[in-house]
Amino acid sequence: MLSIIGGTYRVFSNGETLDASLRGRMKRGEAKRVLVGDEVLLHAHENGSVTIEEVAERRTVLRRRMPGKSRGVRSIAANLDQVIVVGAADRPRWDTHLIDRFLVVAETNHLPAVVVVNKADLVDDAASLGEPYGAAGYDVIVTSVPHGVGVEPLRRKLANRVSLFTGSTGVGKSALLNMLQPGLRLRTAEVSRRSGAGRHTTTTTEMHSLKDGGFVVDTPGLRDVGLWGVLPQELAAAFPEFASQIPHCRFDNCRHVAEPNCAVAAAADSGEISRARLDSYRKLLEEAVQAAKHWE
Ligand SMILES: Nc1nc2c(ncn2[C@@H]2O[C@H](COP(=O)(O)OP(=O)(O)OP(=O)(O)O)[C@@H](O)[C@H]2O)c(=O)[nH]1
Ligand SMILES: [Mg+2]
Ligand SMILES: [Zn+2]
Repeated sequence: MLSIIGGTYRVFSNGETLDASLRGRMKRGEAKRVLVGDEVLLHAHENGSVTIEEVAERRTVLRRRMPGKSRGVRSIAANLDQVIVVGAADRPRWDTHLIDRFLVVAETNHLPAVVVVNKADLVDDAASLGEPYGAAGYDVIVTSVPHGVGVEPLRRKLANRVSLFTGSTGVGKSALLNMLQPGLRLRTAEVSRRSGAGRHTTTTTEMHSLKDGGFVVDTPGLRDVGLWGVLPQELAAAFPEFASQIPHCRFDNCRHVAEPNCAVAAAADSGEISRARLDSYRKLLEEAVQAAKHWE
């Protein structure tokens, strides 16, 4: 399933893109909702129309909280192999905490994540922005679309996999995909031309096939990444660099906030793990605790 726009289901079949509709029984909601990335069973009718008969079992599902106050959890895409979290070195300004939020969403969905530092041409030292993530164990790729930087590492990372691009609006997700495969001709727009909140250049979640094999999913930039659904006690596990420290905390139930002899805090003090990442964790923990209160 490549995209779902209105009632049109665009699918990829035998190297071709074609439009299908849902079979009646699926429309009535007896079967599960179809997601981008789903593998579906198609039926070609004599009149040339194609219907979706069935959705195959999913290997993975990326879910996240609905923006705003609503409590719904939304499924974004199925069968992903990895999430590419894109941030801009500038315009919009690099926001570590926001990157951490995207990474937590990937981690809690059990999907590997890659950090891309785009717009490297706009700052002196883009690589330093990615350092805490490299130290945490993530693959980091520094890119610049106008200078063609990072094309090969990104291409290698995407080949033969299903990857979803996420990150704030205007960081260059669509521009990066166009750089890799100009034939995609995805719409991009200058950040300065965007006015007010809620302006996104990419407005739907769409999957595209790559010439080298694999698929990429371009998504609308997110302004609000809620963590609703992440339990406070699950959060530390979403920060992979904490794992080797946690067994050394004095208390088994240490939350790494203000407990005495916390090994995670000590590692941040000594510079072994990033202070900004620990601060992010603490901010997100507070949020997860508040959200959990509302469910009770
Ligand atoms: N200087 C510079 N500009 C870039 C780079 N990558 C993208 N841009 C520009 O940044 C602007 C936003 O790029 P888009 O690709 O539309 O951003 P997006 O992340 O897809 O945004 P949404 O679709 O709204 O989520 C465009 O004007 C791009 O030309 C880069 O590496 N360097
Ligand atoms: Mg876009
Ligand atoms: Zn601790």
